[in-house]
Parts: sequence; C-alpha cells; structure tokens
Amino acid sequence: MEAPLPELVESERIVVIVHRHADLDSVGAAVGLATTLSADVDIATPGPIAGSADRLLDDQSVVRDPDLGAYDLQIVVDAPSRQRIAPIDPTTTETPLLVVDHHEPDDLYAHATYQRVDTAAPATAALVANVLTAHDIDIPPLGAQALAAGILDDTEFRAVVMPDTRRLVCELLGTASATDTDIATLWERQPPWSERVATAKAVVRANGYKAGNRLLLVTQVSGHERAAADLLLEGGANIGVVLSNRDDHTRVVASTTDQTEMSLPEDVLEPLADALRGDAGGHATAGVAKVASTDLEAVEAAVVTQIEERLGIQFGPLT
Ligand SMILES: [Mn+2]
Repeated sequence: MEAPLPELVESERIVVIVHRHADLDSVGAAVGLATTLSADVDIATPGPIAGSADRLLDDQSVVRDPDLGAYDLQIVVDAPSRQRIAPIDPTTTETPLLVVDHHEPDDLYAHATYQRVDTAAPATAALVANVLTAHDIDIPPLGAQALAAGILDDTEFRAVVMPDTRRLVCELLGTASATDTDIATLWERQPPWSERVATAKAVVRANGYKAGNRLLLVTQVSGHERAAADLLLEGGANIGVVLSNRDDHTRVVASTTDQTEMSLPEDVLEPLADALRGDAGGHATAGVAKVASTDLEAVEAAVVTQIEERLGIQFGPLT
C-alpha cells in the first residue's frame, strides 16, 4: 500500500501541469484529475496542445502562465524533466509537487515531494486512475472518459487486451458511457460532425466590426466555442468572440492574435463579468467569461464597448 497523499483530498487549489505538445495521455490524465478532485483545478499548458487532445479541455480552466505559488499542490503528469514542461517550472516555489509519470526518471523527480512513477505502466492516465482509486475517490464519467482516452492512445488501443490494464480500461469505459460525448472522434482526422456544424454556424452568424485595420468578429453557437473562436481568427479577425446561451447564463469565449495589445481576462472579460454579474478567467490570448445575462445582443454590445474602451478606439460595422 502506497503512502497517502493528503494534499490530493485536502487542497483547495491545485494546478496540473501537462508537457509541451501535450498528447491524449498527458491531457487525459490532467482532465481526469480536474474533473474528479474536489479542489479548484487549473490545467497549465506550456504551449500548444497536440492534435485532438485540446478537445478534452473544452470545459476546463486552462492557464498558460500559472502563479505556481498560489496553489496548495502542483501535479506534473506524463513528464520526467523540467525541460519537458518549460517554461513552467514547479521547482521555483514551496508548493508541494506530485509527479505522476511512466517515463525514465529525470531531473524533476529530485524535486518531487511525492511521486507515483512506474516505468512499466502503459500510460500516465492509468497511474492517475490508480492514485484516485487508492484514495477512494470516485471518478465521474467525464474523468473516466479522459483517462480511458489517454490509456488507449498511449497503448495504441492494446490496453483493452493487456492483462494488467484491460480491467481498468473496461471499468473506465463503463463509467464513461454515462456521458453523451463520443471519444471515438478523438482519433478521427476530420473534426466531429457536431464541431463542423458549430464552426459553420459561427461563420454564417458572425457580426463584423472594423476600426482602422483591426477586425473584431462576434458570433453565437451552442457548443464548441473554443473551436469557433479559433476559426474566427483564421478568418482574419484580430479578436474573435463567441457567445453561447446556457439556460441561465451566457458563456463568452474570446481569442486574440495579439499578445501585447491587451490581456483578454484582465482588460475585457473580467470587467464584462463585473458589469453583467459573473466570473472570468484564462490567459492573455484566450479567455472565458460566464455572465448572468442571457440577452445575447446586450452581451455582444457590452463586449464591443469593453474592447473599444480598452483600446481607445471606436468600431464601425464591417460591410
Ligand atoms: Mn504517456
């Protein structure tokens, strides 16, 4: 029996760090933890995510440049060295560090307060499932789905027939069947139908605003907001804003190509959330707000005004 990890159950704020070009195993392990632990969990990414793994992050709190000292526990998943997670460096703070990994030990392990390292494990996601189970923490369907995706991907699907892992994978898939999302699409080259429909609607419904050579595109979808926001940037916008009605609130997802002009959370989304009651977060070039108003026209007008005030410009219609 392994020594327990008190911080896993007692922490209020946890950051889970994935590796550079994080794959399904690293992201799946992180999402498995984020959806399961009772703490507020941020997932920190040192850079872009590989392939389809970013789809698992749709409803997660994702940060690019975490203030590591502000957390009660840092967890690195699927990376043995500082180089694999640079520029994020969990060794610079006093925050306890847990490393969960199946690679050959490297420099990160010397700094770990705790480690769950097993080079014989087929995937880090499997080690995460075992850590959670060992603490009697029930894994919810979304978490089970993310962990199963990580294990299947790292083993090229052999996990379902490997004696050591088939039982775990079948259990996770059984739990995951309670969600209505389909993980099979993670291995398709073309985005899933629902995402294609959402991004196509985003294009058709977009309102354009222009000031000088700045373009702002605002649109409405009912899902896949992040993919839609990225698409608006690919379509030429400097700033893309996607609004989504969620019964009693509106989700506002924003992306910008410009790293320096403004910080979306601080300059746009947090003031918006203050004005319309809600909360906001994210990093400088991609953020999310949740506001109480469900009047999409009013939310759109408030977003445009916020950006105008911050940049000291006035948008006109893009005709
Ligand atoms: Mn792995």
